[in-house]
Amino acid sequence: MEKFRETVCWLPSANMRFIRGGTFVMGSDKHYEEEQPAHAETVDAFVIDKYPVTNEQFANFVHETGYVTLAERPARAEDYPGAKSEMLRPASVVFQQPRCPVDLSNHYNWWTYVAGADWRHPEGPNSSIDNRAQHPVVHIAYEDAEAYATWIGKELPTEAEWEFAARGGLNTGTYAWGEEFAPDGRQMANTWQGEFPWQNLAIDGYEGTAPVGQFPPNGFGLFDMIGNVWEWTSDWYVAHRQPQKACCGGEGAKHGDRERSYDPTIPGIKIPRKVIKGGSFLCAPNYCRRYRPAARMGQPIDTSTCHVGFRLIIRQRRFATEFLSPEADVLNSNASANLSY
Ligand SMILES: [Ca+2]
Repeated sequence: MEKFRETVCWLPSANMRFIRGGTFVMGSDKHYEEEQPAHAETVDAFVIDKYPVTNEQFANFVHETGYVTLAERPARAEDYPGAKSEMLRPASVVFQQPRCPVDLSNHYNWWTYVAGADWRHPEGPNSSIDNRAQHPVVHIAYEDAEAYATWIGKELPTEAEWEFAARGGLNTGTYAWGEEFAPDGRQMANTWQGEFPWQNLAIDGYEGTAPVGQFPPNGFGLFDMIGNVWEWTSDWYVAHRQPQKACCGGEGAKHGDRERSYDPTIPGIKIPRKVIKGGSFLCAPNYCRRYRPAARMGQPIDTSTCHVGFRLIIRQRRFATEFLSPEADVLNSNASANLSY
């Protein structure tokens, strides 16, 4: 263990950061109900991407593999009994800003299923990612994130790993940077200023996604953990609960229950949900104050949108197996080669 830690701490990797792991307070009793109860959680050491995966990185993956994302494929009718044929066309969910205040209880007032929307066309078929190479990739369904992770040799973080990393060492802080949302008026993340969803003041400089790394890093040197885009985690979306034993943190921690992750408000549709974290450029004080490490949402695994992306980790057990060697020189050259992407 110590050898791993000492070694990874000085790895010449520009794009990943070593997280030592530890015990922290996960969740919150002060905000939304789904974040309760605040409870102790333990994670082991891991290495995590400094930024969300970008369009450029995802384009490399697609170029190398020919991978086609879920949003680019027609849905299978047998998977969606009763769905209208137009709903089976390749499509994804896009935010469309209304021109005036709308009923906030109906999210269809701003979410639209758009045929031809995908990671290359974030707002629909007439849009593109030209000049957005360094923006986080979006319109990524869970299986797309997993496919990229498998290709590049990393993994999605658990919710606990993600939240520990997002806190940046501030064990119980409300925000990833402290207790004040905008210290001295400074915007610390790409969120929504103004009255959602019709008034986007963009005081932070961005109406939509921003290139990664435009806002201050957290205490662990990680960028965009909060705001910009939501990020997939590997946990099923179930209620927080106390860990049964302190020994069971890290990779072996709770992964939840696929069946219990179904949305109870739509009992006829059984699409399991994974936890997404961090909030996005659409999170606003008047609607969704989820620009905090403890915040969480359940995202159906088959649903891609214009504000959900991902970042990846390498866990210490796998890292120790595949990268560590008794010979330090071999170790460092291998690690350098494999962590520089
Ligand atoms: Ca913004």
